[in-house]
Amino acid sequence: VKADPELWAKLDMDVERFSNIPPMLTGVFNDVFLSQENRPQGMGYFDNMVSNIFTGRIQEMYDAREEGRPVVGTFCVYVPEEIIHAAGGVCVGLCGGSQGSIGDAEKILPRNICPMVKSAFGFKVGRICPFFQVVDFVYGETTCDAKKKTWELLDEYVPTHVMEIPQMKRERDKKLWVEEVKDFKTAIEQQTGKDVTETELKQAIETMNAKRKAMQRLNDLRHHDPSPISGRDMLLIQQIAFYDIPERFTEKVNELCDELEARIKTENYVAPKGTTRLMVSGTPMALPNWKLHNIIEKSGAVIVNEESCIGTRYYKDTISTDGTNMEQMLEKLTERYMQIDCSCFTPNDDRIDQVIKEYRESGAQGIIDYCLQFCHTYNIEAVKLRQACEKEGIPFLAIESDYSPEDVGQLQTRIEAFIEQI
Ligand code: BJ8
Repeated sequence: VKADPELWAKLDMDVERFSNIPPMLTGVFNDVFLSQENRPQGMGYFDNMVSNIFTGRIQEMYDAREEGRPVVGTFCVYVPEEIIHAAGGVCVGLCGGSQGSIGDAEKILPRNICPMVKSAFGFKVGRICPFFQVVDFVYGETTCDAKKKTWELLDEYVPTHVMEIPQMKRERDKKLWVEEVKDFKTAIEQQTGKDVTETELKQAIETMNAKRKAMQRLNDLRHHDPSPISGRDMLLIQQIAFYDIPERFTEKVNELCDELEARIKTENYVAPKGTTRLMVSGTPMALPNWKLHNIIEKSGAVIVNEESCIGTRYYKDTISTDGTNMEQMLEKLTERYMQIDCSCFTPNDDRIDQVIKEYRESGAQGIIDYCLQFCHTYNIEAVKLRQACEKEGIPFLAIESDYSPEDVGQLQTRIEAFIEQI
């Protein structure tokens, strides 16, 4: 992982402190990813994206900002990135997946809240994330309590807008949602000083549809038994989806898909036939949170699906381009976003059905439900998920964890026992 202290200084970062991060990340990356055998060649591009995460990619975003293109940070897949792209802007996911910034956050925030929220907030407070430093503003949402209350505090450090996401999906909620999408568009337009045109939005929708379709294609290919790609590599690609240029990313994912098709033909797999296939569901895993995948795959199983926002929730739905005028397009766009089944909604039974559907499609032999510590909505929803799995005879393990290394040994024991029992 490369360093560029000059660029970081321009972004008003705590350069001295941040300089420790690239070598640390390199060590973890080598252990989790480069230690794997027989990785697809196409992973080279994604490895490179990690190597340039704090340099080349930041420079591209910095240049975009200098050109007057909006650079917007988000924390949730409910914020419609199509609109940012339509305005020529850059959308970057800012969720935090690192233990390193939790201490900064805990100086201000209560300790007993979700590590993802703490990690993201800590990155900004400590000025130790170049992505946070390069954005013009951030756009939060009212999904869970931890996030929506943190935005009030975050606004003291970086301009923070908030999109109201309803908690139900009735007709009246849809009306509110469309209005919120329009406000979001206005905020982006105010930043650029010009209106987004219908042609620009249509083009952006097509660009993002192509990206989501490439991800669907990739996920379908990994469902092959035996799997041609590891769960760790899939996780990495899905994380990079939140900070790469969409067109370039789509091209590289499709190239990788071509390679995986060829690998399947020549029976060149990452895990031998008979390897236990597991699916992960639940809360997202923001970069560089590789903890669970690393434990599962080092315990001898292969992960074949993620029902997660770093996973299928991000790309399972595309937007119909039937609409011709702005009003229709924004409505279709909202309808697509309403199909994401986050546990912040009630009722949310569609998600339970979706998990079972993905379990069947992926050829998994068990589900590990992952819940970040103190995430009440996913934690409580795991009860229903467990009931559904029991009814269907699906092996199910619920795990609650944070980013600290303390519970690794204990998790390993539980996961090994789970794999054994399958
Ligand atoms: S659509 S999953 S990205 S809200 S894990 S911060 S919910 S306490 S991340 Fe999410 Fe949007 Fe839903 Fe997806 Fe809160 Fe839970 Fe933490 Fe969470």
